[in-house]
Amino acid sequence: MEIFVRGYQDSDGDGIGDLRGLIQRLDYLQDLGIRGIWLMPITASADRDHGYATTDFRALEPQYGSLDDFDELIRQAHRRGIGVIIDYILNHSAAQHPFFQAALHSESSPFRDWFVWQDPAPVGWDIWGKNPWYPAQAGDSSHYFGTFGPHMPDFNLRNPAVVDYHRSSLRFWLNRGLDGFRLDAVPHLIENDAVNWNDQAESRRLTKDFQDLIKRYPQRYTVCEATAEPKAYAAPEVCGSAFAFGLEQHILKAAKGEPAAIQQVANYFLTAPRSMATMLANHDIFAGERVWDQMAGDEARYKLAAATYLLLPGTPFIYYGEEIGMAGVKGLPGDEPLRAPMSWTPQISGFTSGARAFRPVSPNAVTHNAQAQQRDPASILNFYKAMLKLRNSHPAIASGAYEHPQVDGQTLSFQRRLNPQAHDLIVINYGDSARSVTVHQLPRRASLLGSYPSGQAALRTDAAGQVSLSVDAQSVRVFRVKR
Ligand SMILES: [Ca+2]
Ligand SMILES: [Ca+2]
Repeated sequence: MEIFVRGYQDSDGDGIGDLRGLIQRLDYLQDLGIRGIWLMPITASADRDHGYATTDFRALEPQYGSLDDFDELIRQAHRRGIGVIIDYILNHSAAQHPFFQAALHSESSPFRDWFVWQDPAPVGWDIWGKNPWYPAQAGDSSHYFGTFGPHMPDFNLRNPAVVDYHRSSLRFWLNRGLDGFRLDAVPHLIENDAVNWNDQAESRRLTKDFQDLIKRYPQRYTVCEATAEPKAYAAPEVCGSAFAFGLEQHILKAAKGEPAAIQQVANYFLTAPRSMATMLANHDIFAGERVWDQMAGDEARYKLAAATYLLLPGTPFIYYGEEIGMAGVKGLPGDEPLRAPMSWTPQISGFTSGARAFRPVSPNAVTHNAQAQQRDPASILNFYKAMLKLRNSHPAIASGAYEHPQVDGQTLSFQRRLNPQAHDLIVINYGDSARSVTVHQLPRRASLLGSYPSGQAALRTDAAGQVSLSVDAQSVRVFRVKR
């Protein structure tokens, strides 16, 4: 689960989520079936919100707690079988970072060459509609480079001292028992010129070097944000895993019954590595609104979207609150609608004992909160729990191959197989009427034992390895295949 610590659970009444609060919610995560959490930046930041404008790569955001709290979080998470990774921002610091301030105010500073300067600024640059070169002071001819804006100056990652600094910082957290990192914006590490700035070979090589460092520790994990070429970055030669940007839109459209999108979903893992990190949405608005808003509150289709990515290959990342159908907050700028306090209870009291939180609660907190959904067997939360239980108890669904996708109108079936003993068939009907399908390419005369929903009669494949079955409108069926 991807967690925004600021928005998860406040433990001391100041209205801001913190690590002690997160520790209090580990039982909830364990009960849901979560095996790993990704924390958006928890290091000290200038923005005091999302945390991507880092001011100290080896210190915690004071509002989130102390290093003792961090160590306790790791201990308590591991005790529950939950791994912890954190965001790490290699490409830039905050403009307020002491290293950049030193570089900005003195050309002879040892930190000057830690950032990227040109005097005068080069011409012809355009990154997402902006010139990324900013004057050191108003009117100066000396300019620094910032892919994401003047508040986040890019590091000079051709400087070995900068790379060494990041390597030491990564080790700092790994040595405390952290399980790995989500590496931010890695296609932007190194730029060559105004045309060749995105996803350069140098950036891929450097990403691989950082992956190697992290994986020299046992049982560690890396996942990269690489929007341009996710499949390439998921390869072991680059990051080892990367978010499957683009797939989420196919899944959400498939859940709405769009045949072309169902075919795109069916095809995706025929070429994508199984190490892809899948999702329906995240903390960035460029990846879409909260699922509740994208599905316009249609809970049946919401569940179909969830089932699709939780039963496909990949490492699924649930964005906190997604599992309870949390809506975005209306009327806030940028990404803020996506980053509200978690709706634990109908009122804000579930999040903080204080009078108010750092941001308004989700508009559907009264109906869609964790407390109410735990009691309702038909809730979105209990559906996520059932899907995660399948993942956690069926090794083929968790890590098996992806085989024989078959699209019949608005119905998708596929098989997941780890070995002859661990083999599952999944059938999803995205349409709004029941449908009978014949599934091909199964083992001959095999038994199909119903895993989801419970209480299904067993089926048997014929001498050609086929079986006919019916699937209710907007529903999911999962079977264990036994020879
Ligand atoms: Ca707090
Ligand atoms: Ca860069």
